[in-house]
Amino acid sequence: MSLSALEKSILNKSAKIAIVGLGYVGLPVAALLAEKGFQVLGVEIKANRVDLINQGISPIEGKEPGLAEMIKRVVGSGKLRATTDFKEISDRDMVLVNVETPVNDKNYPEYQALRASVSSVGKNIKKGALVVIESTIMPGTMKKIVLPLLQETSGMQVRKDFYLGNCPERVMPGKLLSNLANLSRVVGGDTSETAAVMKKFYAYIVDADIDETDWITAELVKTAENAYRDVNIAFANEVAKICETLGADVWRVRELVRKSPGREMLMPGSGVGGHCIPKDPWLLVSSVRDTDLDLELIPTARKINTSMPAHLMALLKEQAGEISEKKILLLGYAYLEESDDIRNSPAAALAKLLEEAGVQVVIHDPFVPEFTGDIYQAAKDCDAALIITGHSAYAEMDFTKFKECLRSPLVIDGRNLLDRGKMRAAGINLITLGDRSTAE
Ligand code: SAJ
Repeated sequence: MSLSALEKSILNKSAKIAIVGLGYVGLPVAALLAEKGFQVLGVEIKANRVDLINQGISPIEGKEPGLAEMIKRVVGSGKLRATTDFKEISDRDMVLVNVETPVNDKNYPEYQALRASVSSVGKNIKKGALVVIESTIMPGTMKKIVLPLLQETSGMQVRKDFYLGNCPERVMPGKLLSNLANLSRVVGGDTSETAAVMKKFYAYIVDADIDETDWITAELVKTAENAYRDVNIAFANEVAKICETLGADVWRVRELVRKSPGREMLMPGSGVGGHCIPKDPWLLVSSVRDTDLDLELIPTARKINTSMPAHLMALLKEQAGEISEKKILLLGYAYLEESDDIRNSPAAALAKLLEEAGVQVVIHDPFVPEFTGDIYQAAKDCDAALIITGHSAYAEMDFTKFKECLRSPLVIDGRNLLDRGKMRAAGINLITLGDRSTAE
């Protein structure tokens, strides 16, 4: 199919779509496209996810407004079907790839999933198909890895036999559908014509700007925007440490700094988790790893943010003294409030540090299946509780009852979640990250 024929099939919605990877990104994209009337095939290696989706059930836990209902609707109407068989993409006009792109322990991209899925796509795509990589990738990946792999496995040539684009996603757990619809997208094409066709396609599901560009720019935008966020969180964390040292309240400082134009100071916290922010800065840094360009700020920001769980442990030790043999409750295991997503959870890092120090760690999280349960029961006989994730359930506790359950009334708040007055009224010694003024 020529690019103009593909464009026509997009405009009349006869284009058949495949989404490779039905995770936090792929599944909402598949559902949205099916909802818009496209015939969508989801290709997923996890058979249990495929089964759930084909029953119209969303495998994504946590609060995702509208997603479960949409999946039920589009599977019921036959617009969305899932499979584990890559061969089924042979009749697809467009193939979007949404697989994980983690970094390894050397903070370099680990492309096992990307290589495997791109190879399977190459082996099965039809002539004239448009392949779009939506995964977040190290700048340079499209040209150096995806293109050669696709051409090698398909035996076809880009531009002549198939088209290739990069369109990074900007979703966030808890706002998957709304972010997809309301946040602008960058479409990087192998040619400007391909980018123009991608723009027409994404216009069906994106109500915001769709900016046409090339591969390297699209790759840089995505990784730079998340490195930007990581650096700014690190700044807030470092100012929090300064405030603790000087006996100030970083939350009051932040409130007043933000009154100065263009100073949108972010929030200090117990750590930076998730599948984007801890990883994407390293994808950006890795893009120049084999050059003589030495980077300092972005890697240092990662170091500061990764230090926050240990910082919370230091605050605990300051208050509780010797902590080995103690029993400590971590409130929140998900990396983000009101979410069940535990990827790169700061609580996991802190639990490891505490256990290495001989502490008995108890974990509670209202959204993470293995850690749900009664908060007060979890607090029983604990020597302290640490707020790691800002789940609203923790702000709504009966603090008097909570205090009665604790062996000693010490709470370290890593998310500035708890009301200082209420905690004091309940007789709890509250230590808020970055605020020395709450120390008793
Ligand atoms: N965090 C802080 N302080 C802050 C903000 C966040 O410590 O001021 C922590 C959070 O607790 C969390 C981590 O950082 O552990 C990441 O939080 P996030 O709000 O950045 O949430 P993410 O990881 O879901 O970020 C995603 C990103 N979107 C994509 O990569 C597509 C990010 O670019 C968005 O800014 C963010 O969603 C959003 O706010 O939508």
